Amino acid sequence: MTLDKNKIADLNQANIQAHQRRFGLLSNSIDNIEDILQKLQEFQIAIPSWALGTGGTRFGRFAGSGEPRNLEEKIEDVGLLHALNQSSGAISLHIPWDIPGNANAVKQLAEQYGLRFDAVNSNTFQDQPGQQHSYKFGSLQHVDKVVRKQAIAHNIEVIKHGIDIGSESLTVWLADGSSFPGQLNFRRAFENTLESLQEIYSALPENWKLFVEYKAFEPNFYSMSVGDWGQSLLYANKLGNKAYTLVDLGHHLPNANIEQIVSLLLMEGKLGGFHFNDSKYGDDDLTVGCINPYQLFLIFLELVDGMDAKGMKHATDLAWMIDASHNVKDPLEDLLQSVEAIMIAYAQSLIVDKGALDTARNNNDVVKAQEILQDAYRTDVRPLVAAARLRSGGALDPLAAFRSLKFHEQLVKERGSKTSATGL
Ligand SMILES: [Mn+2]
Repeated sequence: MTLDKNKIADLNQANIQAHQRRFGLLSNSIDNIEDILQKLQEFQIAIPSWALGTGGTRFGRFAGSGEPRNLEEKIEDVGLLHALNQSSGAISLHIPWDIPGNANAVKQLAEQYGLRFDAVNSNTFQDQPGQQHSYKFGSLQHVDKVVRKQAIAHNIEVIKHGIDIGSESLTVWLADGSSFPGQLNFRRAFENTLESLQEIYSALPENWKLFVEYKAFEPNFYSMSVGDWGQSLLYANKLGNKAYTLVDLGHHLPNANIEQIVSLLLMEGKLGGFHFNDSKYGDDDLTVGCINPYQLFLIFLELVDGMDAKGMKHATDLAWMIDASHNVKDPLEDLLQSVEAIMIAYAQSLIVDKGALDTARNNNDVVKAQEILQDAYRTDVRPLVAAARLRSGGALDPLAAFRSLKFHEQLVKERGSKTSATGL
């Protein structure tokens, strides 16, 4: 599908006056607006290749229409998102669902859309056709060394694919764990997992990072071998300075204080990656910001504060990715909503009066501290986000543009109404 940039420009022109009125009002109340606009323009969130198709639950999957049928079409879809919002300039591949056939061609295609490849993701949570040893009882933790070796070899193969497309990090999420008391020796499971991760770590190129993603439960329901940030940090510390913890918002027990986790991991220099989604109960993988946008804002506040304290670049020193599943919405519309929610929370965190907050804290003025936070949170920063997007050549309102330019209808026409993307 070819995207006519003029059509986006025409839409923007039709709405520019209303936008400028709203932006004018907002910009009067923000001091460092140029700095904020630049940060918003730089900030990019990777789209995972598995999020472009309709997801499902263990009860079933209701495929949509016009879904991408191969990696090239997935890249095309992320290119479309990026053209609209100018904030989705990266794609994260899952191996083996999206093995690049011709790495150079795939890399070139991505470059045409202004996309780079973010972390590559391995998969030992399911058996692949023809696979010799099963991961039914775990992969990197498995009691049998031959199974562990197979899982290690898979991860090293994923690194090789990553090198070919210019990726610089590997995310390892393990389904490993146990579903019943007595099933595993926790200590031995940890030691086996660590030993396996060490072998993978030693295969990393010099400039690469390894992200150890944790999850509290599911698919195992008694113990997970990387179950929380403490365990992930243990692995990362033992592995070395190229290993980091990865926080996925949906991978905590209910009511966990994720903002505090993020703060301490950054303090330790061990936060490497971040997966966005939202949830009400567990790993619900819902649209970012649809349930608890205030928590997202509080997390961003700690991300920004922790990165600033270390002199880190917001846009590039952490790997930012959406990790959500779209069961009832059009995946592309859902992703546009998610990116917008992230940009809004980021913008809100940037307008917090950090000096006043510090003073309030030092004076134990709890009321004032809350007022400062909520003043930023209750500011409608959407014109600010839109202004940054406009400067980068995107659409003032990406979702409205997606609908009025009938992108979904065009994709269905091209790909058919019964397509199904590889993935969840
Ligand atoms: Mn994740």
